[in-house]
Amino acid sequence: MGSSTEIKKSICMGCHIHCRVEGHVVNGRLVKIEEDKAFPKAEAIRPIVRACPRARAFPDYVYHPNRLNFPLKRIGDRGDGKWREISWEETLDEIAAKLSDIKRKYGAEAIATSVGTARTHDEYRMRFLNLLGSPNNFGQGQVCYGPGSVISRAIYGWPDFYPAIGRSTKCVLILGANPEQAARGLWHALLSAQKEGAKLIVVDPRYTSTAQRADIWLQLRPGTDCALYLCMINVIIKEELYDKAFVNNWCYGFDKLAERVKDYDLDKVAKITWVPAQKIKEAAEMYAKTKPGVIVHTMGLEHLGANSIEAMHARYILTAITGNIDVRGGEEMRGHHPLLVPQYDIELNEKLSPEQRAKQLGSDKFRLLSKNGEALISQYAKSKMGTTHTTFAHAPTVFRAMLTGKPYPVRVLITAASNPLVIQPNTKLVYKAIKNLDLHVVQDFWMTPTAEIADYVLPAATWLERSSIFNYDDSVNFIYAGEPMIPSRVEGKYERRTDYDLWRGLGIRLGQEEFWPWETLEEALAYRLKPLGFTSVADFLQKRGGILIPPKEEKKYEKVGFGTPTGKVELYSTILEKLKYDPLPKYQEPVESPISMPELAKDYPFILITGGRIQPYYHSEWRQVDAARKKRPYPIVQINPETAADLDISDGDWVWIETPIGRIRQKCQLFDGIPPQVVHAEHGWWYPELPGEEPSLHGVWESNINVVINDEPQYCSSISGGWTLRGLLCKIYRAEGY
Ligand SMILES: Nc1nc2c(c(=O)[nH]1)N[C@H]1C(S)=C(S)[C@@H](COP(=O)(O)OP(=O)(O)OC[C@H]3O[C@@H](n4cnc5c(=O)[nH]c(N)nc54)[C@H](O)[C@@H]3O)O[C@H]1N2
Ligand SMILES: Nc1nc2c(c(=O)[nH]1)N[C@H]1C(S)=C(S)[C@@H](COP(=O)(O)OP(=O)(O)OC[C@H]3O[C@@H](n4cnc5c(=O)[nH]c(N)nc54)[C@H](O)[C@@H]3O)O[C@H]1N2
Ligand code: SF4
Ligand SMILES: [Mo]
Repeated sequence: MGSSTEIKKSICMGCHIHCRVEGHVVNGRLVKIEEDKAFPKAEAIRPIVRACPRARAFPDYVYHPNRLNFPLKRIGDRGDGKWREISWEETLDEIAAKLSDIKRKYGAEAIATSVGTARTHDEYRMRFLNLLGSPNNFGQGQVCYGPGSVISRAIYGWPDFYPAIGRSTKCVLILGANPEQAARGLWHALLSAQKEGAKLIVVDPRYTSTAQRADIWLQLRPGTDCALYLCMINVIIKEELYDKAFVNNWCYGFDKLAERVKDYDLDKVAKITWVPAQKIKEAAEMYAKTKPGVIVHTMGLEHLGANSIEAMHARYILTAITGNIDVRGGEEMRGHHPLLVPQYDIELNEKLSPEQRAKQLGSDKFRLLSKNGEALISQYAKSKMGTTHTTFAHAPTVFRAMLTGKPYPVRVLITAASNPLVIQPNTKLVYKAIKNLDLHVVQDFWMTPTAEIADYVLPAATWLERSSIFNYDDSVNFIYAGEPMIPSRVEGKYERRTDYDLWRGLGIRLGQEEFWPWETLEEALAYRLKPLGFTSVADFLQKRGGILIPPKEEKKYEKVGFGTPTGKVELYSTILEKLKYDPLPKYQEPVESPISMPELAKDYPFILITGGRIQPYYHSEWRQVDAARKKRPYPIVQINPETAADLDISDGDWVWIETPIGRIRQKCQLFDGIPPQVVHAEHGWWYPELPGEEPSLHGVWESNINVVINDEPQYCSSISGGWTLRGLLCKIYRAEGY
């Protein structure tokens, strides 16, 4: 028999870059993933998969023997590790009956769902919840691109800009990001821009592989970004390096901003941030003079809790006052494609009654990134973007409601595409909260620590086993589509289903039939493509090669203005003001630091930063895949050699990392690219090879840094609710006997 090779096109869900890829399927088996060679590489150097090791390892992932195959129902106590296989229909019937019961007893808000970083079609989850009447989907929104997205919508009336590093880009300012490890597609774009002469400035407490390529590297004290950017703004205003025409015509509140930043002079900010004054000045001048420029900000800012929105606000002001908005080689305002049915419309947000919306947990306190803020922002922004954004309940508040019944009981959790026991801070609390529930359902590819404490575990189809459409959550006007490379069901071997199937399956059992006319995900996606003239994803792939990029239009604001109350870029945000927050960014000392908590710092003298991305892993994923695990068998804590010598710790020693709420251990790597007062611990660690049943739960208590991270309200941004994952206090010491 001859062999047949098919080339299938899809969108890699390996990270947020979502590169276009091709799969080589030989005799029905996926053997190789490569970049999509048909992908246009014109002006904007679009992210491409070139040499991304994780993308290439997906065949090992998708065929891994640990994959879940059929739904499982718990037969022992929760956490006993005893399961039996059960059919999909029975599972959905049983879960739906329980949901009905809980809704009757406690109201729909008692049913919560947990989502991770966007990797599936969550608009259908939202559709299910909105129709059910629950405002309580929670997850990573407050710490993963939510803060940047919501503040940019508030002050520009436009979603955050796609980091379109292109051939005309002359300067790239990377704030707390490490694309060399975290976003290979973007990294290649950056290297190409550098080849064409672009300058690179990197702000990071660690001398990362990205920082090593920088013209200027600012090694700042963790948590002090806001002060640094306000100081850069001060330099730019003082030296009159700002774009006067843009500021005069298109910015609101410049004078008030100029007044505010006077507090942030070079010498003072050098002391706050540990960055020498001269370097701050050089960076400000280089960024303001070398145009067009692009800013890439990521988790270094978003994970700062109390300072996160403020830092991001200052970051967007930098873009605005230098006039880098919507110009070739600068930061593009893409907006949503007018003909693609937006995710937001699929969600049916209008079906959630005002009374139920008001119950969203955390929205009274953290008002910007919640239903409250969304209502206000969308009044203005929607007319420009054609769509608005999804909001999230506040995870730490939801877990407390599960545990205490306050402000009202939450009794059910459906965890789909997330792993809260590993990636959410305060693991002990998360564990107790989940154990206290009436029902916990998990849909995943694997038996994770979170799945081990479920009542039902459902096998999910990966992106390689399903169709997709992607438009970066409605924030860009280009559209990608992908086809399944391999089947999700093989008679007698496995029956994995898409997340769509879960939400629809529950929806039709709970009286939502009329809203689920599409039997499959493919049909649902075809509905979104129809106004563009395509009959299906396959039709789109055939006619467009899986990608539609409308021509670029620059300076769109000249025609349409900005979607804010004043129609301008609100440096001084009237939306923040309406929500009773400071309308301008202001720096606060991190909630836990040797300065804000000197007493605590006596026992816990080091500043802990966590979660710097490492290439082989995606958060808590890939630990069971040999190709990844061989590259990084253990979790690593980076310690400056001076500090290690003082503490008698050697390279390769297991080290306890302890805070007032617990301790875990990771292996020491001596690293002189980190300040002596700072240590960096990896996140996402569990050990699939350790027993699944309690108390081990695959070793979730051993090396998982979130066990030691506090998420009490004071650790959360009062504006967005984002919790602090970087810039806390800890102590470290050698772990004897390991
Ligand atoms: N300490 C610390 N904690 C952090 C961070 C940090 O830097 N430091 N980073 C935070 C950030 S930014 C993020 S985004 C979160 C990540 O949080 P999560 O996204 O919850 O983390 P993952 O480990 O990726 O877990 C996702 C789970 O969903 C499964 N999955 C993947 N795709 C699908 C799918 O299509 N369908 C279904 N049903 N399941 C799927 C995976 O197998 C995995 O078990 O972690 C956060 N936690
Ligand atoms: N391989 C891999 N790739 C990923 C992921 C993954 O888990 N693995 N996760 C994906 C997800 S969901 C996300 S959100 C992105 C994150 O992508 P990035 O944000 O680019 O990556 P990180 O390594 O989390 O953080 C960037 C840098 O922030 C620095 N940092 C720590 N504290 C501070 C601070 O106070 N200020 C500043 N300025 N910097 C600080 C860290 O030293 C780190 O080098 O990566 C995505 N890509
Ligand atoms: S950079 Fe790598 S993992 Fe991320 S989307 Fe592209 S190919 Fe996938
Ligand atoms: Mo993230």
